[in-house]
Amino acid sequence: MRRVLAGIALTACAGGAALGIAARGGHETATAARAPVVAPAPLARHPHATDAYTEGLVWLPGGALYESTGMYGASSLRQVRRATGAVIRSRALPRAYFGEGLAAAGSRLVQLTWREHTAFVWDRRTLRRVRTFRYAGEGWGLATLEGRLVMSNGSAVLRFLDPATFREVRRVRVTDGGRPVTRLNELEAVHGEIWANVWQRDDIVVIDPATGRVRVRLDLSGLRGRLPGGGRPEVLNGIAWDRARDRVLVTGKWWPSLFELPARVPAPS
Ligand SMILES: [Ca+2]
Repeated sequence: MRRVLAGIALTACAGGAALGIAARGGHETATAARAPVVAPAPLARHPHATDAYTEGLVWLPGGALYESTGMYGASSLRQVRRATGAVIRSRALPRAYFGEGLAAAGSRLVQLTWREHTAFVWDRRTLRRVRTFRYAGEGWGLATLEGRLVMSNGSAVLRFLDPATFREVRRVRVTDGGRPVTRLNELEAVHGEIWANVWQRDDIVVIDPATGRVRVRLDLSGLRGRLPGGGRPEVLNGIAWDRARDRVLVTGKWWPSLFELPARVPAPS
């Protein structure tokens, strides 16, 4: 059936003009090439606390790095010094909550939890908890894009939420080569695109938020070889954009290092 639709679409595309639903679906199939893969070299490396099971990472103007860590009994919100990895301030979550994605919304930080259907809202200056939200489903990654929160839940779907009410405004299914990209985890909005860790892969996909299509895939498996020995580094996770320096900061769960990457990643021609 898929081949038939693709065949129809090729004809329809050549003919242009009004396409039926099937043809439009086929058009996507026929033209959906897999995103190119690039492996950007890191520009800098900094220490990172190895007790941080990193689930969310945010950089705010003025030089503040915030991190959400997971695991029951070890989840926290922390403010971290980039150059040294030192924790400046930290707030522990109650033991029954597993910290997940983190995003800035005005003067607040919003932190998801994995299966507890609860978002904690923090004052970013004092790290005082100011309110909580409830939401349906699992919470994985969170980012801020053009006044909306963007949320992942381990599927290929990204939901766009009103940051004041947490109500869903729209959603998009993320695809690469016409196929859904599942296990989208930690998120960051960079130059109007969404960068997403893919859980259990050393990949970040760069997504067009309007269409959900992956423009380019970053293979960051080379970062593992640059980690100092020891510890028990788990999967790559954690993306933050330092807009002023135009660098993207990435790390991993229990990783001893935080890396800086170029924030502009052109696809190979
Ligand atoms: Ca992030």
